[in-house]
Amino acid sequence: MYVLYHGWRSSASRRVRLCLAEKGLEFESKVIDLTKMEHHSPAFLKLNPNGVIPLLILEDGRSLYESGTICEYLDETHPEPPLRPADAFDRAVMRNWIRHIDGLIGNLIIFNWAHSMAKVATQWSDTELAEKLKNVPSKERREAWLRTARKPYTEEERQEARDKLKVGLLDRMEETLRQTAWLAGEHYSLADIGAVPFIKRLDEEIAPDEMTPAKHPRVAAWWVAIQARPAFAVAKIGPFTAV
Ligand SMILES: N[C@@H](CCC(=O)N[C@@H](CS)C(=O)NCC(=O)O)C(=O)O
Repeated sequence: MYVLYHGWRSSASRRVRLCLAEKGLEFESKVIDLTKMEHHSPAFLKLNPNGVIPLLILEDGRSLYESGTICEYLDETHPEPPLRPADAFDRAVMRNWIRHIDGLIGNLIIFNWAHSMAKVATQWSDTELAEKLKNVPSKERREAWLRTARKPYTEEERQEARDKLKVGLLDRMEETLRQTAWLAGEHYSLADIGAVPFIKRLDEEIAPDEMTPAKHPRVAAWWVAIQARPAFAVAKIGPFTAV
């Protein structure tokens, strides 16, 4: 059986859980507590030098990181139901969507880390914080932890991030869905799965007013269709603030 190192609220983990659920694949769940920096332990960094979740351990013991890559691997090894378009051009479009959405993650972090991560990180002493930051592999994430612990994002920064998510994701999705049923053509694909964790957060906290049929009708209908899929319940993409 697969072993998934993940977090229930982690966006990238949610993608992989959705993909596993669509495929009807079970996994052993190993929850990583980000506030305990379990993902920066030497043992974890050996498996994923980027020090982030999710991480999937395959049945033969090899491991994979990067949610987009993991999902493609799962679709290749478990082709039914297909989650990548049959057409090469549409598959390229799918990958561009995933890459584009990955590039927006910094804007999501501003909102996501203000909850339980901030609650814990603000309590660390300067010495504890310095020790923890030493193990964070990327400069961007070191900065994100520092901001979460000591210098909460301002309302102006939050608004800027909200605007980027609106223009970069909602407006772009609306335009695409005007032309095709799903993000990468006429079938539900990994591009749609990639967007789900972001849309969930926009809908529940970041910009619910933008998720209405009046503002983004096609995205709103897409979101209704996504939530009606049985895999959505199986993947446990619950309310972010209530876990
Ligand atoms: N590109 C990576 C991003 C993974 C990622 O950013 N994971 C977050 C949770 S959604 C994480 O581990 N954050 C903890 C940290 O950066 O310290 C992927 O898609 O797997």
